[in-house]
Amino acid sequence: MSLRDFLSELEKEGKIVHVKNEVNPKLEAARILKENDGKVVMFDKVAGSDYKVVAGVCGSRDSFAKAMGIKKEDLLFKIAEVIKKPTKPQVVEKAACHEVVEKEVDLSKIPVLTHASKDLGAYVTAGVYVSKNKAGRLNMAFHRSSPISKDRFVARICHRDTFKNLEEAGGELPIAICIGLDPTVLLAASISAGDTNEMEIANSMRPLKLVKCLTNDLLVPADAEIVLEGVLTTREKHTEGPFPDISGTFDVVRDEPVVIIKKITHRKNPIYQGLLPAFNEHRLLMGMPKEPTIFNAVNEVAKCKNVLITPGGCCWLHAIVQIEKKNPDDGMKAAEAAHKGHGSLKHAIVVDDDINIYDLADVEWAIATRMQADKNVKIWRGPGSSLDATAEKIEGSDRLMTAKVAMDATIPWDKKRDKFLKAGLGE
Ligand SMILES: Cc1cc2nc3c(=O)[nH]c(=O)nc-3n(C[C@H](O)[C@H](O)[C@H](O)COP(=O)(O)O)c2cc1C
Ligand SMILES: [Mn+2]
Repeated sequence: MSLRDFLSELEKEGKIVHVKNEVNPKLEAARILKENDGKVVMFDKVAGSDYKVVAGVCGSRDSFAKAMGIKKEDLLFKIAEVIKKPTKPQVVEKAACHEVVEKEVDLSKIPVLTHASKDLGAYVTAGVYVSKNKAGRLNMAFHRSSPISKDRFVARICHRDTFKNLEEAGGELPIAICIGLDPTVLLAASISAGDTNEMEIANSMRPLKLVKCLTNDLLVPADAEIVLEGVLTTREKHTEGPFPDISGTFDVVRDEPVVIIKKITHRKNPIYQGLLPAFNEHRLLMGMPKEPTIFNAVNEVAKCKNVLITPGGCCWLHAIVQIEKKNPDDGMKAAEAAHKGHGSLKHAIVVDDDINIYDLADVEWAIATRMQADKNVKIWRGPGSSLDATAEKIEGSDRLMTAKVAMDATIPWDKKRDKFLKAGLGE
């Protein structure tokens, strides 16, 4: 499915906030996105560009559920299923993303947003990099990219698959940056799928068509709004950052590889897709794929019903785990297992299945009425995340350590159960 088709479905339901007045891509658009966090926002007119801009497409769980045709409570189970059952996308000859082939490469025509005045500059934030490893396996991943000239970006490349492919290729890697994709492709790109091509995961969520690039043999989503074909190179480096991390604080500034763009293609009347860093969309895309891994780890030790990575914990550092408690120590075992399921967690809270994990006040109620911190909380030190500003560096190593907390807020086994149940007012 194309981003456009998805947007027209949302349009029919009145779920798009349209900004009709001309908007400045520098800070003004980001300000409006912040005010409308969680909603899909379409900027009909952006200063200095012929492109429309949409953002917030993945800003709510409802968006993902709609794109997959399921209920939002079932997202975790769907993600777990598609990771296990990747299927091959169809490869087509003719594609919408090739409707317009730009004669010259000029990135300044694209309305790339500037999100904060302290940032290095404008940043492509919803650009999915496609690359190939030596064995020919395609990979999708997000890499924020700041235009530094008419035909160059500097990109943040963490030590994951794109980085490995770049090293394998001797520091010069053909890539395509795809912009303007529907929630299923974006979600697949945010999954670290090991030896699986993330496009096959996307195809299992919703059929995906691929087409060959014009200047290299990579395959890209045929319905993408914009495709930037080029080469990622370590032969040129540039300062990358400041730019905010998912935590909402600034990431450190580093020297990072440069991307040289060789060809720009796009659909007719292209829509540029933005994403406000450190807000709902960024957090959900990062965090949601961790819910199934926590679910599976908890299921090894107890009956797990559901998992939520919470926005207040940056969708990365906190998880709420819902279990059907069958043994006295299920709650604590589940809390400890949650940390195994997602190594970056700091705080795991386990609740019973009468608690609504999507209602954080209900979760806090369970902590208040069912938990004794001296008995039901365990704290230890373990490997930390670079996204946790309080994590401490181990001397002489790149590794970080942080405090890990496991909280069992389930009904105590040895007490009368009735005492802890909701009074059922009005029922
Ligand atoms: C919105 C968003 C932005 C991201 N930005 C970056 C980034 O700038 N650099 C990076 O290396 N990873 C970034 N990531 C993380 C990777 O895209 C993600 O870990 C991906 O699954 C890596 O795929 P891989 O394991 O195939 O390399 C971002 C993820 C999301 C959801
Ligand atoms: Mn990968």
